Amino acid sequence: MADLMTLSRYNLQRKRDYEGATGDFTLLINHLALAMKVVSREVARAGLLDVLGKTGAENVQGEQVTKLDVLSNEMLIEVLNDLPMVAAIASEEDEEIRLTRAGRLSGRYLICFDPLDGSSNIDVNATIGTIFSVRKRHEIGRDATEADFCRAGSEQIAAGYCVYGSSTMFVYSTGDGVDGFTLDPNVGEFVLSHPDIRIPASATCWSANVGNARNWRQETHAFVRTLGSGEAPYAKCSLRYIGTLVADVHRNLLQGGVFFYPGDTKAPNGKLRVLYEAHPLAYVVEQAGGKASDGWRRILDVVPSGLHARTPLIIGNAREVDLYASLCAASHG
Ligand code: FBP
Repeated sequence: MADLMTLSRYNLQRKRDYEGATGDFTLLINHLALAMKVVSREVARAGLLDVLGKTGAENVQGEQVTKLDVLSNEMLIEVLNDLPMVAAIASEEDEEIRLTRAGRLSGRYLICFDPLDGSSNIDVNATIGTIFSVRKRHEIGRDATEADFCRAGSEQIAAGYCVYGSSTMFVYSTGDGVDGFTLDPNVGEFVLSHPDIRIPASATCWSANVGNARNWRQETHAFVRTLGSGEAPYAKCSLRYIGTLVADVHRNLLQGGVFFYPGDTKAPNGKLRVLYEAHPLAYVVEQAGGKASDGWRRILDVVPSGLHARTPLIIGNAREVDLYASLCAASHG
């Protein structure tokens, strides 16, 4: 039994470390994990259920909505709606924030999530995921507003993700290191499998959609030339791109690497969303010893201009993120 360190046991143990802890946060994380277990179950059976393909509707991002996007969005909202410590929710799939049923006025926490990341990979059985972040409200006793969410990433008090791949893994941080838990389907529990994740010193791979190269600016071309040069320290640095942000970042976190979706001549702000993708993953990667930038600023210092603001994202090993930033500075002076 001793080796069965489940996520809930782990949180209870950690709760003891925090003086004055009420248990609210532990309950919140356990419920987020519950929602992701259910999403994992549906993803694993997707081919057998009528959940593949698109709904025909378009979301606030201007993207075709998939049936699994809707299902996972509803699952997370359903679970969070009844938690008295959660005041409001912001989802990548929803135009506006949602005030919760149970914690609308008294709730201290604000939750952002990308219910299903990697929608282009859903129907082809490639790894997809869910990304989340937790913030504390500065003021309770009133309805939360969009402005409560549009704040710097450094204000997050926890963030993480779940990858639905060959196994389902829940990886998160509360600002004191990063831990990974693998879902044991026999027990139905996330079990600690990757304690204290640290990004390895060297980048063994780089991840980008090279199909966008025609729109890339000179700093990105210079970056790719360096990573692909075969010269030390990139003698063995390969291109690896799953096309699911959370899966590419997860691989790089475990094996060392850098992911980038830069701004380019066609999309100066890139593609990825600040609140649901960049902020939470930057929080986790920094806690694991890596870095995240938009080429100029630390992603955690970025204050989004709106709920669905996008940002260029360079994330992974610190040396490579710094290299990209220096190339930006050099080419734009
Ligand atoms: P969503 O699937 O949540 O919309 O996320 C965007 C995303 O799919 C990322 O997961 C991924 O890194 C990127 O877009 C892939 O974009 P592209 O198809 O342009 O390479």
